[in-house]
Amino acid sequence: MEYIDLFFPEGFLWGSAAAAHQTEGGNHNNWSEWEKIPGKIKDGTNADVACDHYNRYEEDFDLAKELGHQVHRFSIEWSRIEPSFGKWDYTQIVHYKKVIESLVKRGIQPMVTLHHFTNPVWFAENGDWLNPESPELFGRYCRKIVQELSNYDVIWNTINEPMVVVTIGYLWGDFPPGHNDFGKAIQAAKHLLMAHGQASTQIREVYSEKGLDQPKIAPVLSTSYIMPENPEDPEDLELAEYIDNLYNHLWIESAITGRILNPMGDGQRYAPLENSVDFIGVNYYSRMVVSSKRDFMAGEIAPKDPYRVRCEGLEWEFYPEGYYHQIMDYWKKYQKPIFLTENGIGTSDDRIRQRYIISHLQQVHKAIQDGAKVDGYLVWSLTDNFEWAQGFSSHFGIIECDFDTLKRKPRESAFMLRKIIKDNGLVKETQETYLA
Ligand code: IFM
Repeated sequence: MEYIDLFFPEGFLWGSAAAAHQTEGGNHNNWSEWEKIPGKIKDGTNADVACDHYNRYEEDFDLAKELGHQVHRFSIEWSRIEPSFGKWDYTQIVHYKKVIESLVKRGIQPMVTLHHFTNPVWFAENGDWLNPESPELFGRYCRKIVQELSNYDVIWNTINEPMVVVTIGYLWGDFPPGHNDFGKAIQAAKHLLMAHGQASTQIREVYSEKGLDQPKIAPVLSTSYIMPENPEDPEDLELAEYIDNLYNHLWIESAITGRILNPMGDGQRYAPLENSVDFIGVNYYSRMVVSSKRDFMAGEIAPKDPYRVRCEGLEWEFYPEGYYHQIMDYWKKYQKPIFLTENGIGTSDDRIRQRYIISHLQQVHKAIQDGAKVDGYLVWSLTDNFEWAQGFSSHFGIIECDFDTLKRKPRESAFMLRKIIKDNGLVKETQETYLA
């Protein structure tokens, strides 16, 4: 195979992403409660300690800096900030200020996610995302955070992967609150959409009250290339189109148009959504094959291609072609800049991760060549961490974390990424070395 140098646009940002509950340890929220229920976490573990990132963030950011990262995405844990309704914990706010300062000091741009799957226990006990007041409750927390943190140069992510919260938590029942109900799933999707609107409105208001320049705001989507199992079967084609719209587009189209679209609503305007999306955060891992002969709503997915490598535990196929497709699809439909906020694979075989990252970046490069405006790429994740229902059995880190000793050790993929960042692209030699 003959490779050519593939350079990325000047100013393209590179780094990694992580989330509070998966790394920090010491959280008390709806997930820590869920983890206590036997059978919910595949390997029976919990995130009580996780990577102890709460106490070791300086060490982790030293590594990120050594590895050349320019941006780091992390989340603020709502349950720490507001452990009971209306009660703000200022020591935790100070903690996150220090986290941001620690990134800034190292020349790393903070990208802050306001919601990454977890909720305070009091919020969950009050109906979680089914509570009609949930968007405003989330908005109040966002206002508090932004009042405290707006003096820093932060890129804001409102909600991480709303459709994952909805699908796995309200339709398939494998994440809290564990419902299996399409009506509830749609209701939760609507409230998460409104919560995104509330968050961005609070951010805009606080910055303008303080006379600050408006920051960049984005929701973060989990996207999957939805394919029909039998492309010759009109029913499979129709189902693929339906799921693609429901999973990949309904939510973001509503956020961008400011209208709560069917089936979440009847297209009515929701003012807080106006001007709520400066760019789209896109997380891509794999494709999803659907068939009219299987019950997607009950979580039945078509069998995997036996020749494709899979992600540990999650079984997602190594499918880089879908990355190009999804980036182009979002770019063509919405014409908003895209930031690739997560991409990676859970594996203990780092050679697979190296091939995964390079093959996916080749697709990103192709999309940029074909006109998509893509501003950055973040690998998931900086370190191995608590992979939700998989526990610690899926290793996504470019840095290995030994969960007995909590020692960190960069994998070869971390050094490979450092070279990619330094070159601002995939030079011929990098591709030859890591795709060999
Ligand atoms: O670990 C998760 C992350 O929290 C959200 N996006 C997908 C990752 C891998 O499953």
